[in-house]
Amino acid sequence: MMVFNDNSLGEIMSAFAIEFEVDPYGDGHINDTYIADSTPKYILQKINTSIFSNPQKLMENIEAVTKHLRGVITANGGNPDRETLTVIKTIDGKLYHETSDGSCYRIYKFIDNTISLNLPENPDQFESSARAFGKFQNMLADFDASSLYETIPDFHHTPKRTINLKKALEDNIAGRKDEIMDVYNEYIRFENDCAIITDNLESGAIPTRVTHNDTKLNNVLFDKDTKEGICVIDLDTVMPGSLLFDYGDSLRFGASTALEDEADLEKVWFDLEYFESYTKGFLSEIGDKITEKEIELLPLSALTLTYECGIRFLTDYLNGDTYFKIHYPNQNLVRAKNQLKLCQDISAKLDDMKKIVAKYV
Ligand code: ADP
Ligand code: GN1
Ligand code: MG
Repeated sequence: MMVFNDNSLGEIMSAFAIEFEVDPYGDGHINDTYIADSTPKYILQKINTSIFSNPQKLMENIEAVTKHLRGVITANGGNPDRETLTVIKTIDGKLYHETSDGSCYRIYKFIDNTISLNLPENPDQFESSARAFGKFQNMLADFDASSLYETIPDFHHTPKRTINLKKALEDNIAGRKDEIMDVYNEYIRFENDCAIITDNLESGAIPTRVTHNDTKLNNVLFDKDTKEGICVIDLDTVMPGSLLFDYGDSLRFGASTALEDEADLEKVWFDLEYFESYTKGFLSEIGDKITEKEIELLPLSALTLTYECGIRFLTDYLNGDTYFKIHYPNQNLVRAKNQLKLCQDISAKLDDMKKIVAKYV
């Protein structure tokens, strides 16, 4: 995490006319997140502009999406200040502030009395996160997908992710190719199966919807008292996509028995009890909006999103760790091996997963 330089901090505080002290916060892999300690508290984020190259359009997406969500939450008698993000504008009415060194900062209301988790503590809690993501999907069902700027084009285009991996292998920028060939070869066995969802989306066999696209457990906040998943955060990748992306990515992260960077692969398994809880919660919210073809592809989505994320970690390792934040030198390789183990286990359990899905549709 970059250490803050005092000049920028002063500049940011003047731009937003808020005084605070900052401390690094959370476990995100992309932006630099800080808790802005004041009364009330805020979240201050330095937007990763090497990934999100158009912060203005990114923030316009978030402003439009949260405005829509506030409307639905209010109409349903909920509390929009707790159930969605609130963007704080600068005193000039801007959605973020660009400091003189070219860094871009945004501020959200801090959603207090909540917890963020990297592994679910029990199946019920995971089911609650599924309801939160399912509800999020529902609330955006009538949001015009074509009005959204694509913050990361082809974000879940799995075959293009495979092409990127092959290119990284060929370029071998960091000289790590020889070390990863076994992992690469094991991944490539899943290449064809993991192209099926993209093919179906492109052919129109499954519908394009407005989706979150980054539904890992730490992107939902749980109320400390009720323990319910109350707020879906990290809206940078809300874009047109498939509900299978949201469902599959949550399972990748939360139905694993271990953290995403657990190095002891004996601890890494795909837990069918958690799979069942998530499926139950997600489908209870989505209801009959889901199509036959989407239902058929639910189990495969867990494999596909795990493969895709795993090969992204491997690609980043080959490219010299330029995308995901790392905390030690071979962390991306550890993550890639971890996700591969999970792919292998999911692949062996696809038939059992189908039977579980059938119980809830
Ligand atoms: P990244 O894109 O880097 O993953 P996130 O937007 O997910 O960044 O934020 C990182 C972490 O900060 C989250 O996982 C969550 O724990 C915390 N967080 C983010 N926004 C808020 C908020 N408005 N209120 C409380 N906690 C938040
Ligand atoms: C990143 O931003 P964060 O940490 O919630 C990444 C996701 C990956 C995830 C893996 C914009 O999510 O796509 O699945 O790491 N987000 C982006 O942990 O690339
Ligand atoms: Mg996040």
